[in-house]
Amino acid sequence: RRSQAATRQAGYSDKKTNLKILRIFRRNKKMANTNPFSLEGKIALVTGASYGIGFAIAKAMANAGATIVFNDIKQELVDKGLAAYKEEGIEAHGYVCDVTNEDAVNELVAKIEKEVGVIDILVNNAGIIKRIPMCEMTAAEFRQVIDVDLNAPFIVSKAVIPSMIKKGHGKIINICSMMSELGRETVSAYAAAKGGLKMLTKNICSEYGEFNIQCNGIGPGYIETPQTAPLRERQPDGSRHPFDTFICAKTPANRWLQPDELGGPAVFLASDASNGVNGHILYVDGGILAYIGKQPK
Ligand code: NAP
Ligand code: GCO
Repeated sequence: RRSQAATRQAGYSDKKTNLKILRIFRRNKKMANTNPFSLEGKIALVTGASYGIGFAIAKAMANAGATIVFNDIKQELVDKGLAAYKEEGIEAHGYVCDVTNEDAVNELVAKIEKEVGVIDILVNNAGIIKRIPMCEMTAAEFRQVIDVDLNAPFIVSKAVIPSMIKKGHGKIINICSMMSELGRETVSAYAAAKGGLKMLTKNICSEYGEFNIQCNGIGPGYIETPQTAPLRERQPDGSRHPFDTFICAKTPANRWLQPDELGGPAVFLASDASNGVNGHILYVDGGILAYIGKQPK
């Protein structure tokens, strides 16, 4: 008798618990729909996102509910990226595509629309840099950087905008740079490209804002990724790279930023919370652009 009563009690409390869970689920689902920062139901294409900043941004967008699609130049990188996303519990869709190749990009977008769905959010992240003194740089090297860092965002944006117009909304986020505002030795091609990308961002805003497409930029400061690894390498005598010391002195927080610190700003610019923000470059630089730099002791 006692065990029957206990079973009944357990059954009753299970039912009560289930009802409670159902109520919480329904409330969260409602909140998710009214949460302006939610990316539930959205498809995000992040270019060059097997690792680095693109991967960090895609991870943050996935955690906000987005379906992640990414591309990279090589299948082995795409495979590595898929495994890395899986490790984070993210079922991403990965494709091989060189973003500088317009035909390949148009095929990619058509494939994504067929296999995953219409792209709601585009992050033009893929990029390269060549650190060569300008007068030693060949025109071909200059053109290669412009091709990836400026022509490609134009090509990929042009490929996704028509479907965004049809859908009635879209978000384009261009990964600019401190070099969209400042120059420095050896990065002439990169700075020219990133300066151009800032203006392409403002132009897409101007030309497509009426179709409820918001195009903004994120301008990362100095982020610890493979791209900046050479600037942080220890010297043969074990001392810090002079550039590492220099950048930390230029950053109020006295440190390099981490890729994950770009996730929140990217989710904001990809979400309805930023529908009133257009043509803006959001600098995530730890304050470098605001700071004259630490006085030498
Ligand atoms: P990264 O570590 O070099 O990663 C760049 C990614 O883009 C790689 O996956 C790369 O693939 C991919 N990629 C390059 N060319 C491509 C092409 N033609 N088609 C498709 N994918 C291509 O760079 P990151 O530091 O993460 O930087 C990502 C973006 O942020 C870049 O636009 C960069 O300019 C910008 N940014 C970086 C910093 C920083 O401090 N790290 C600061 C400001 C802005 P492969 O490995 O095959 O080349
Ligand atoms: C460099 C660095 C920078 C960063 C970034 C700064 O050589 O100065 O690579 O260009 O990549 O763009 O915002």
